[in-house]
Amino acid sequence: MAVRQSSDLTKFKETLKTAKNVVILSGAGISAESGIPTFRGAGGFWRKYQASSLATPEAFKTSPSLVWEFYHYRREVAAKAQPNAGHIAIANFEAKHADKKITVITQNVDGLHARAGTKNLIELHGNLYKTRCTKCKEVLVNFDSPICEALTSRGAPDEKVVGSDIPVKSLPHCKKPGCEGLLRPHIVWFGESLESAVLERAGEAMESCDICLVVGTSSVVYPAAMFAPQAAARGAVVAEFNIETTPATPDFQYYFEGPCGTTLPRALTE
Ligand code: BJW
Ligand code: ZN
Repeated sequence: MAVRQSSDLTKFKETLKTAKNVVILSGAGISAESGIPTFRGAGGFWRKYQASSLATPEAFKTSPSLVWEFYHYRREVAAKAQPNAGHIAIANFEAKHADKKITVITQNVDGLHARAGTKNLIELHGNLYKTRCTKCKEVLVNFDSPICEALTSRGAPDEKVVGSDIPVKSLPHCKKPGCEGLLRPHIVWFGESLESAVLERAGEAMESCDICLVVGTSSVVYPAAMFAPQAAARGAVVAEFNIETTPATPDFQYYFEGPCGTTLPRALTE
């Protein structure tokens, strides 16, 4: 049900001041000002492929080489990027308000919230710098650049580059003795379930928050897309920060239009 909407920052800040339990739910838009392309819209292509078509188990099965090139490229881009004023405003807000329970739930896999200093962080869709063995399922942190020799100078985003021919044996493999399974990015692809422990933590935070800031997400990918509308429906104050409205905007009490590198520092500092 659509609610009467406000962009009254002073009133929002008064409510935030008295809140005890705050959730910040972020999406690709928060990292846009760090130079990381969003998923939907003009930047959401790598070569001729829509990013979301490569983020699938089917794409990895068909061509692990192509999918690893795509993720190698994204690992390199994110490693060079810096957290921006939006990430930093959130981290500073958490550091300054020990009296509140503050949880950041991000759909992003770029690691920029953690690099900005956010401590209580839930990464819903995984992380570019974690791998999972397709055989023994071991998850490991991996910041190697490149992640394997064969990916050196690969991953160019230019749409003139076609195909990908790295033999599977030269892609990243598990180092556990006796396993040697093919590694994949520890990322939740379309059609895959989110990790149950992660989903549970996020659910608890969403159910107990009295205020939720929804930052830079198109609110179209489930289950994350239903978190904030559900919180709003049970009476939590929800404020959206985005450069444009989304399908969820009518559900929320506040909408703050503009780049969140500008709007978040205003909202989160006294
Ligand atoms: C700015 C800005 C600035 C720009 N300042 N703002 C129920 C109903 C219908 C479908 C489903 C359903 N349940 C499950 C599904 C299927 C599917 C789904 O949701 N599909 C939809 C597309 C319809 N979901 C799943 O498959 C999930 N799994 C699951 O639920 O398992 C059980 C199940 C499976 C199948 C059927 C039923 C049940 C898994 C989802 C995993 C998502 N993975 C990805 C890829 C991660 C890998 C990677 O990064 O490579 O996660 S998809 C991609 O979208 C990525 C993102 O985290 C996610 C969300 O995107 P986000 O962050 O919102 O980015 P954008 O680009 O969409 O939006 C950016 C926003 O920023 C825009 O609004 C801009 O305006 C804004 N912006 N600059 C402020 N400066
Ligand atoms: Zn293994």
